[in-house]
Amino acid sequence: MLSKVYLYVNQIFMKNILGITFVLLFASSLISCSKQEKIEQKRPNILFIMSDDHAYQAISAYSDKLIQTPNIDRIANEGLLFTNACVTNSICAPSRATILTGKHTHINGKIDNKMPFDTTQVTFPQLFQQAGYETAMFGKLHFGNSPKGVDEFMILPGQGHYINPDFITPRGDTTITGYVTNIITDLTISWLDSKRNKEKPFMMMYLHKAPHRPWWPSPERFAEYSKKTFPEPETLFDDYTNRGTAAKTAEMNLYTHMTYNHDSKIRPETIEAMGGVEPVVAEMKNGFYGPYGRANAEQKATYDITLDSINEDFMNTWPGMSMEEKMRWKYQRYMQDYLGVISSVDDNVGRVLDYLDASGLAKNTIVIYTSDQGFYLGEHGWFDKRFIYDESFKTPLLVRWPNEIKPGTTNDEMVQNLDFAQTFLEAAGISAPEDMQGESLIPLLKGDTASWSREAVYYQYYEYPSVHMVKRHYGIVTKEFKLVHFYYDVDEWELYDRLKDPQEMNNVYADPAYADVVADLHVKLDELRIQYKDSPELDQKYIDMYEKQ
Ligand code: SGN
Ligand code: CA
Repeated sequence: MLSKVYLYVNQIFMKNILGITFVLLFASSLISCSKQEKIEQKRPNILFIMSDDHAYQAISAYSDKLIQTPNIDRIANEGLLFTNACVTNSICAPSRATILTGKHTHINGKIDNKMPFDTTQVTFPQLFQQAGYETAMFGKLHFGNSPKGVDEFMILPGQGHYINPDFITPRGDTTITGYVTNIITDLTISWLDSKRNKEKPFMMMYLHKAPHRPWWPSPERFAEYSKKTFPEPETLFDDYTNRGTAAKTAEMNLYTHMTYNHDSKIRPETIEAMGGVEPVVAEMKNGFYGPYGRANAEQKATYDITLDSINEDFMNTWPGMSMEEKMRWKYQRYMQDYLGVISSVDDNVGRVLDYLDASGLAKNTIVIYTSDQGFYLGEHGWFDKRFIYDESFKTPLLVRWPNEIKPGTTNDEMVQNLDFAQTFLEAAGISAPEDMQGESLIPLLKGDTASWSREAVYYQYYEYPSVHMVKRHYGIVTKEFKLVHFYYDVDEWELYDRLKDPQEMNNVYADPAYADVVADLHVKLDELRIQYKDSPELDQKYIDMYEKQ
């Protein structure tokens, strides 16, 4: 009996001990879990949204002359709008290499769209991954190599396609039926919602193909925007007087270089039936049927209604048009498609912002919206980019970070895509490698403009001779002036007074009134080249490499 009592007491005791231990263990795990959560909560998520060739002129937070982009604007309304953000090299893959490495082109070596990216270099997603972030990339990278430092990716090969795009994934290649901007967004939301490890903070790169040439809107936007008329830029009929050889010889004029098939969506059969049209532009092989040919019969039918009406109108009105009217027609067709493409980007950015709100992620997520560079929307009669001139040199940059950025702030400091990596790393509390060349924008985001001392930025463009024939050049840009050296097959300097001549119509390099400015900027440009470790030897090295490609 006694032994039974003993056993009973012993059992109760053991149960209690176990129970207490369990309760203690559970409580301590709760405490450490909430501690862990707090630590994780302090580390913000990063949602980096970048589109391809999105001109700031086509974001209503910057200018509402052309289009309303209420969703993209939300990021600035609830955060900060940088009005003087720019790139180090206004072309796609080099801009992306600078963003990923935090280094100028001449250091990371990705001088053009063709040369391979040296994947042994450290890129900022790798640092996020090592620091315990969950990382992903969806959309256009434009490197051809698999991205490093991302736990999940689905990227477009090269430039990618608007209709039924192909994707490179860690599981092999795949094709998804539909419109590229919607699809990249679906992939993004689905990863955020159900595929990522929710115990970790995330760093996600949501990279649109849009609005890259050839501008194919969704069928709905194509129909809607083809009926709109847009205001022309003041410099649409620029004849490039008072500029150098580079502006005069670039091949990106709407009238002379924009193609009918590839760009304006005139079917080759239409032109044939008309017996050819002037001006004769070098049409791209498969310019129209390349993109259109990807659509299935059902999709083609939705495009055909609008295509028929554009082609019919062209046949009827073209023969009677003057040169100026032809230029104007091309500009309108260009804007209808470019802006139609952007309206889908805006809708889809709205979908992602709504998802962040609905999921509760918004409050601890830094949202960045930018483009790989700016773009000409008919200014100087141009499309495309590449030049250090403002429309392609500047890039949109909008940042939202709840509780850190005061809503509705604007900032006009000269910040660059070079600064992104260090900014994101600092926000996440990850130390940046010493050899990154940018500066963290965190002080500016937090409203501490006093500690920002940068007065000038450095720029260099290399891809020449190539499509659009924009000559090699490098330069220094301050808020007041821009000094540029075009080299290789010319040796010309240009100076623009950014305050007096914001449209950059007058090269005042040789104007005696600017002699002091020129002398001062030459010294500063030399200093910048030394600071960023660029040199005439490197210029030559990259010419040699380019010529050997
Ligand atoms: C393509 C475009 C060009 C554009 C380059 C580079 N033609 O060649 O107009 O300048 O890409 O663009 S198209 O066949 O796509 O219409 S970048 O954004 O990738 O640098
Ligand atoms: Ca681009």
